[in-house]
Parts: sequence; structure tokens; C-alpha cells
Amino acid sequence: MEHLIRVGSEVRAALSAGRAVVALETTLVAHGFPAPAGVEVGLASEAAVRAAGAVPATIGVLDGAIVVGLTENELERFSPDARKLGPRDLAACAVQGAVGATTVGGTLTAAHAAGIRFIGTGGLGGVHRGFPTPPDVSADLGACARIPALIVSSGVKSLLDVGATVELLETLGIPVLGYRVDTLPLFYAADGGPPVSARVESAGEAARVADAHWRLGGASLLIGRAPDESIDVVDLMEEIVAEAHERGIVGQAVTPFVLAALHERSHGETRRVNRDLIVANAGLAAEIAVAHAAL
Ligand code: PSU
Ligand code: MN
Repeated sequence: MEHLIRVGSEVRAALSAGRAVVALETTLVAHGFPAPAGVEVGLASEAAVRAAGAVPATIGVLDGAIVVGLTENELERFSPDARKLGPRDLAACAVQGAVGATTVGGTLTAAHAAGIRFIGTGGLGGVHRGFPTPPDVSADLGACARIPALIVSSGVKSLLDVGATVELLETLGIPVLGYRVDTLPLFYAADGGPPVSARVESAGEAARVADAHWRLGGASLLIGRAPDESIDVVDLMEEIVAEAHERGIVGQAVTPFVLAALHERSHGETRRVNRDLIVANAGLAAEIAVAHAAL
């Protein structure tokens, strides 16, 4: 079992030197974009982390191990047939030797085991529309409530009940900070979301708030960064979510279906905005990690 977690050499060296490291997920690589676009998004995110002076640690399960710091060749193995791994799924996937792409919750679990506290992603999971039929709440929220980390996203996944998700985040004691914004970004759209619990103006301020939160025994914090290009796809989204429901698509299959339909019907616009916000969030997570390492 000593090889259950395999930390790449660059990540290992950075961690032991106390340098900034940012964890990146692989669900968006395997399932968030049609192949091979996801790999490009993953590599661009890693480049953004490096440009901000931190070391990227992209996480996924391969060859019987939870790998923290995938190489480019390894990242290319995260195709749409990879399993989607939440916190509950990591152990079985590793033991069974399958390829598994980690969600935010799965990434948090592995990052915590490796000693990494900063994550960049697109959107956090949350409460699905139509709750409680079925009572579909992402395991991302449970992981955030247990594990101390800072997650930079553009809010929560766009097909969720954003209001209900924010209420649940409050219940779980998870700060929802706005990066230079007063309201939580709505993924593709910058404005119109619920108010954040506090606004921060800089990476340094975010790092100090995270540090204070952790000293108080807090777990994760969410930082919302608005997409640089804001688009309104609310009506299109409602149409597609209703269609998924009619077709009986449930559980983990919902997100890939909705994202693919959105990309297609917006003529690629959502894909471009999605890609760019993921890369920008990775860069901001790295800036905050660098600021935290200097505290
Ligand atoms: N947002 C996206 N694309 C994605 C995800 C979020 O735009 O692929 C992924 C993230 O990995 C997130 C996961 O952690 O969806 C949550 O899935 P679920 O609701 O099944 O827990
Ligand atoms: Mn779910």
C-alpha cells in the first residue's frame, strides 16, 4: 500500500521546500470538454500556475495509484471513458487499477493526503435543481466541510440551484469570498449571483483570510473569480436541464450531457468561456498560494 499515493518528483521537491503548490482536477479534463480539448485546458491551467510562480499538481488515478502531479503523457490518458471520482470512489478505482478522473471533492481528498491546500477549478459542485427529487447534492460540499483548503472557482456549476447551494455552504461553515466582486459569479455570467460572505481585493488578502480561517479550525474556503468574458446562457441552460430530466439522465451523467449540449447550441461560446475561466482560476489559485507561502 506504500504506493497508493504517488507524488511526482517536482511536486515532492516543492512541498518539502515549502514552495507554493496548486492542485488541479481531472474531471474537467476527461468529462468537461470533448477530447482532446480537455487535455489542452489541463496543460494551459498548469502553465498559468507556473506563470504565477507555483508548481502545478494535477491529480488523477492511474495504474493502481493516486497520482499527485501527472506528467503530460499521463494526462493524455484521461479520456471520456475514465471513471469520474468523488471522495467515495478513489479507493476502489486505485485498487481495481482503473483510470479515474477526480472531481473537486476527489481532488481535495487526494491533495489533503499529499499536503496541498490550494486548488483551482471551474465550478464547485452543489445542490442540483429539483432537489429533493432526487436529493442530488455533490460530494464536493462534504469534502469542503471536512478538508482545509482554498478553492478558486467561478462560483458553482452552472446547472445547479445556486441559491440552495450557497445556503448549504453557509450551513457547513464554508466561507464564500468574492475576488474583487460583491456577488458570487454565476460561472458563465459575472453578475446576478447571491452576495458573498466577504469580498477580498488581492491574493495577499485572500491568503491571510484563509490562514486565519484555518487557525480557527475551519475547513475549506471558496473564492469566486468572475469570468473575464461574461455571457448569459440562463434560458439555454433551463431548456437543456429540462431535456436531460425528460430523457431520464441522472446522477454523474448530467454534467457531461448538459455541458456538451450547451457547447453545441451556443456554437462553442460556452466552451471558450469555460476554458478561459478555468485557466484564469488556476492562475489566481497560484497567486494566493504564493502569497500564503510568504506569510
Ligand atoms: N464544472 C464544470 N465542469 C465539470 C465540473 C464542474 O463546468 O466537469 C465537475 C467538477 O469536477 C466538479 C464535479 O467537482 O463536476 C461535480 O460533479 P457532481 O455534481 O457529480 O458531484
Ligand atoms: Mn451528483
